[in-house]
Amino acid sequence: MNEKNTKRISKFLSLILRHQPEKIGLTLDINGWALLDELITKSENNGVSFTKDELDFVIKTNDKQRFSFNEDKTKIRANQGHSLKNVTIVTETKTPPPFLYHGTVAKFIPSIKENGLQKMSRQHVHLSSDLETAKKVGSRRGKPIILTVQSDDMHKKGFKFFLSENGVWLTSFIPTEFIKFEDL
Ligand code: HQG
Repeated sequence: MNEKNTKRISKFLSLILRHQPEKIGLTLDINGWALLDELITKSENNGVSFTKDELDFVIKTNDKQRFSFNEDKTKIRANQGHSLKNVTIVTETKTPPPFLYHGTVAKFIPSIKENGLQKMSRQHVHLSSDLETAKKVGSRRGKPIILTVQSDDMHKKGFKFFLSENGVWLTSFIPTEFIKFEDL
């Protein structure tokens, strides 16, 4: 399969498994799982065709490991990034490193200063443990600005952190006092 096709399927899976399964008449269970055979059939009925092997390839080579299969490979789900309200990807709470990073752009800074980092349309605020990833995330919207979050202080005050299967740190809300704005 060529790169263009892989990307097309990956984008389609993001849409269906994170945001709009109803678009193809698919139902996810409470933990975000879709039945593989049902996904393949319903995608095909809606003009997006791929075989099990092709899906396997897309999942394995996905740059951010966005999706997982269950053990016997009968089900598939997105690891994080959902906007669906009735889906919870259960991951254990974890002690975060002292600092975590969030990449954003200048136009959001005044609002973030005032309101803190909010999950917006997703289920969590997304953070990374390395600067490079945060830079990439911010670059999706323009010139990236990296915010440093005092995750250790937050954790000590009782805020919960989760680590998704593909290494994204997640939390519900970051109050402004835990964000370093010095140079902004
Ligand atoms: C901003 C992609 C104004 C926030 C990426 C961000 C990531 C505020 C945007 C993953 C705000 C939300 C997540 C406030 C936050 N006022 N703006 N109070 N609080 N924001 O896409 O973190 O390719 O929902 O800074 O690579 O950009 O989908 O979150 O700019 O890993 O796998 O509101 O999505 O991964 O945007 O990206 P998003 P994000 P995938």
